[in-house]
Amino acid sequence: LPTQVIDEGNMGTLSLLPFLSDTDDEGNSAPASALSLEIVATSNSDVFDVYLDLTNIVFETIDDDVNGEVTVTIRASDGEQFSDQTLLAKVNPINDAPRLDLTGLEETTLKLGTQRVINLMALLTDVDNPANEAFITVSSDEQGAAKYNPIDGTMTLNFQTSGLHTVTMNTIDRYDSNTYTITVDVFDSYPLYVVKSDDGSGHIYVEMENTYIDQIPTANIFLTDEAPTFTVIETTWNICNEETGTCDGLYEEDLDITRSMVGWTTELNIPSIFMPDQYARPSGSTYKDYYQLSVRAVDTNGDDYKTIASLKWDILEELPAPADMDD
Ligand SMILES: [Ca+2]
Ligand SMILES: [Ca+2]
Ligand SMILES: [Ca+2]
Repeated sequence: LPTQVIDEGNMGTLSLLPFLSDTDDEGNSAPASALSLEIVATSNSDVFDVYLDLTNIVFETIDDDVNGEVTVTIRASDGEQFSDQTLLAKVNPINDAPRLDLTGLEETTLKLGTQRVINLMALLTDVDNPANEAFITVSSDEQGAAKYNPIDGTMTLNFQTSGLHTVTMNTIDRYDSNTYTITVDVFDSYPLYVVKSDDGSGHIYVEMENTYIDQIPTANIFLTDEAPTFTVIETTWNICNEETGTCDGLYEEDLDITRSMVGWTTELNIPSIFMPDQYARPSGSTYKDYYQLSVRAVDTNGDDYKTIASLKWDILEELPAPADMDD
């Protein structure tokens, strides 16, 4: 039986029929198809799955990377007598390009302008060459944001533009290469959540008073238990009107950080954008005014926080007459 050579990661089939012959007691040839076949021994089971399929013998490599060989003993029997033959099957080794295990890194976040070092060499394997013979190249959609150091096998990421970025890595041996990509979400600030009540959903909550027409509102601002320790909190207030569609007042205030435990109170008598040294609403809010707050903060680690959407208070109601007021 001829030695079988099967490509790594593949299967091979040999028809045994041409190699079978039988003679009856008188020496006349008998039909080989009447013989029964059986695998009586295999030298090892860690390279191929070997089985008979009618008069074919099938060799399937047990995985995509295994190399080696097996010797199989096949018995042909006519019911009275048998003969055994051995068959050798070998894997034809095929090179695999080096592989990177990027589990947990496929989608990652990184703060703008900060550095992240990833040891790629520690994540690299090559099933058929020493891993240290492999080499790696890296690139990113932002020029120069991903750099590979072949001396220590590390990749350094540092982006100067926020948003989603792609980093491409090629792992190369003498014969082949694999390409991998990861997505890096580069952010400039953490989201800062400012809410209207202390319901556990925000970093900051604001209780607003005097929100009737003709009143000047007062904002009471508090940090929640969820808030990081801020070193800077900058508030920006706008007053706008839904009817006119214009925002005509702007007030920016850096909160006194020493009051973080007790909170802050700000009367929203907001300077006019259009008339210098005047207030936007000298005699209080008008119908369909709205007050808008956005906040920027920095914590003790130097991380930036920013409100994603500004919080809004609408002025729609007249001050209730004393008789209508609840006690
Ligand atoms: Ca392979
Ligand atoms: Ca291989
Ligand atoms: Ca290889």
